[in-house]
Amino acid sequence: MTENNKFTPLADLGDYVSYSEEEMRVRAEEFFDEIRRRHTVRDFTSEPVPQAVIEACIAAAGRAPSGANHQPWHFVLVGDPATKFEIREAAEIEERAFYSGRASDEWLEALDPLGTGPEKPFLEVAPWLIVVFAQRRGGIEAGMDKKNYYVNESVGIACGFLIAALHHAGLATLTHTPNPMTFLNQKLKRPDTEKPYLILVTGKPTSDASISHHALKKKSLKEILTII
Ligand code: IYR
Repeated sequence: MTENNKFTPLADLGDYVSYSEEEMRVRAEEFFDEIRRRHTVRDFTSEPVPQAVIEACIAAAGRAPSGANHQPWHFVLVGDPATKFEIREAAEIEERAFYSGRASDEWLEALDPLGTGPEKPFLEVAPWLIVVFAQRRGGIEAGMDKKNYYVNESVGIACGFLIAALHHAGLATLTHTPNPMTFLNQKLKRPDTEKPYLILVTGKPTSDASISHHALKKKSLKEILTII
């Protein structure tokens, strides 16, 4: 332990691993090669996936940085078929309204190349749904009731970790956001201070799972990067 100038005890960064330049380059490129194979999938098999695998991935998500380290997230892991069915039913009610009038023409036009629609069979078929909640209030310890900061950013980063971890474990994911999705608070008994953030559907893709060409179009590094 060392001390900073306000005498707050600091822990040593004992688990840092330093790599040579060559190792860094290789690791960065290997990670890119792995993550470039990540695709959003809508066709899942019902093949069971061990709960321990998903738990390890959620543990990784829980190591994301967050505002004031309040970790303003809660994950509800749903494998129970009856609950998955109920979520599908409730989501499809909202999605039908969305696709048949609630969404603007511009929004529907943007979705057209993805080929999405109000039917959400994957909510029932995939072995696991990870429902992510964002906590407006909380604190560094469970059960606290302090204001949380940068909640959307923090939960978004945690979801990024989660998607990368699931992909690394060999699972496909779908980031699904029924609109609105407040029904999830009631169905999953989460308090009003938590906002449903997304449903992450995960499992194995079917052997004929496909993705649209639109989804495969990724901006080049040149397009997304400015170096000064
Ligand atoms: N929530 C709807 C619509 C939808 C919206 C966006 I933005 C997408 O990238 C994909 C779908 C649905 O899940 O179908």
